[in-house]
Amino acid sequence: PFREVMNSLLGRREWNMVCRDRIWIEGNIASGKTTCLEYFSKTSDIEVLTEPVSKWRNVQGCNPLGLMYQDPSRWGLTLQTYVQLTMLDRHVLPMSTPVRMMERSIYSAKYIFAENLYKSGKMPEVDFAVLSEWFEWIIKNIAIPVDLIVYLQTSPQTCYERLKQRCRDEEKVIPLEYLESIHNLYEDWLIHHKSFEVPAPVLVIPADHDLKKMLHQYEENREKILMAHC
Ligand code: DGT
Repeated sequence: PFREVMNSLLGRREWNMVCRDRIWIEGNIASGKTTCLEYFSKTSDIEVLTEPVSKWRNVQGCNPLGLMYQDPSRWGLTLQTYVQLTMLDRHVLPMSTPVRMMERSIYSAKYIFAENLYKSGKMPEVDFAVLSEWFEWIIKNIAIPVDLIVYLQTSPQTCYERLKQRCRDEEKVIPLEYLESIHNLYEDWLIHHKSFEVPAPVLVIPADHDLKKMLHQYEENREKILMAHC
């Protein structure tokens, strides 16, 4: 309603120029980010950017995502460099609507996935150092605005069940322990504030529930999510 009132007072175009929301949807693998994005994509004036997974599975005929799962020590840096590039590309796209919702971010690529590869001994120190220098340069020199982080909080077990059901080829090798590590890194970052800078307020949505309950929760939180900045 607030947005509608301002639309009518200021005129839609002017208000849309004043008020722009950038929301990141964060969460473990198979936590339900796509469902959340699909749900909000039905709202007018929202632009939804899903993760560029198809690019990670096919860059000029190569599949860095698949290679990383098969041999993380050899291909971890390759994938993370490409993830960093494709995420940055999304972050800097000019906004065409007042609200942009994006699946994950360049931050979680680094703070969760690259960190996990390094901490589990699968990324050599030199690879991690080079990736980190790139990342630090990017966030220092390029504006990556964000108003709200929506964290879909799941148990690793739930993600594991969902992962088995969806049967993506590359992901068949993922053990429960991998999802537990990703989960712990997310919790330390977004809940306990123990590890890295959190660039925006965090809205936590419990996401172990079935689809019906999840959609209900999204509806309940609609205003909070979409009015993050205004
Ligand atoms: P959803 O809707 O919550 O089920 O999300 P998905 O499964 O569509 O997308 P997600 O986030 O699980 O990512 C797709 C695949 O890409 C998954 O196997 C995890 C992997 N992935 C995403 N970002 C990174 C990254 O920065 N590094 C690495 N190593 N893997 C990543």
